[in-house]
Amino acid sequence: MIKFYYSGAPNPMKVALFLEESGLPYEAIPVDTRKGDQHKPEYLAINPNAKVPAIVDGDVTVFDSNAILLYLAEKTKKFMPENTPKARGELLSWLMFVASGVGPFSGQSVHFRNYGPEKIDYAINRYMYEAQRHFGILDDRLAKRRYMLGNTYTIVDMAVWGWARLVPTVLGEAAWMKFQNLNGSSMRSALARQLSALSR
Ligand SMILES: N[C@@H](CCC(=O)N[C@@H](CS)C(=O)NCC(=O)O)C(=O)O
Repeated sequence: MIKFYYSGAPNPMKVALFLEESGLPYEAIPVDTRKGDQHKPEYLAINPNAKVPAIVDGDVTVFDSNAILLYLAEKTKKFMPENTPKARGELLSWLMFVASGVGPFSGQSVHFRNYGPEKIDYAINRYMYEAQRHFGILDDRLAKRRYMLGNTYTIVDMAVWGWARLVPTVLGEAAWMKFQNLNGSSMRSALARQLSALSR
């Protein structure tokens, strides 16, 4: 059975959504990152980067949320777009955009706004500006499509949902008004709505 190392933070929640949507059997193993469990040698052997999520599937270990989504989607042949070079190009582009743009900039925006020991205007403004710009790109794309890659719900939507559900935390309560396509699309899955409600 797949071992899923998680916390309730955005990146692990993307993988939780996949596991629940796909019905794959898994064992959920909490990692208390507030206590520093991610730095213990036994967890570093699974993810040397000391972050959640990670999975262990038999003799296969995968860390980094979007890598895990891709691994699980390829394994189960679920939540993938059609098998054409064009669709694969889009899949990889948007998965990497969420992994390297939306996630890190949103995370830093939350950090500097809420957890930094001092309020540094330059850092707060830079990360908020970039996070907002990234969410705007997702919203524009969803203005013309039901899901990120067209008519089919895929792992890209799960990756987007992990962060989109936190738009009010990243950018303030009023921000959803600006990103109505994103809100509508990322909450289209019933499980996504349930998980969002649970983690509020
Ligand atoms: N690129 C990684 C980032 C993982 C990450 O930043 N995880 C956060 C939770 S969302 C974490 O483990 N934080 C604890 C820490 O930084 O010590 C991914 O997508 O999985």
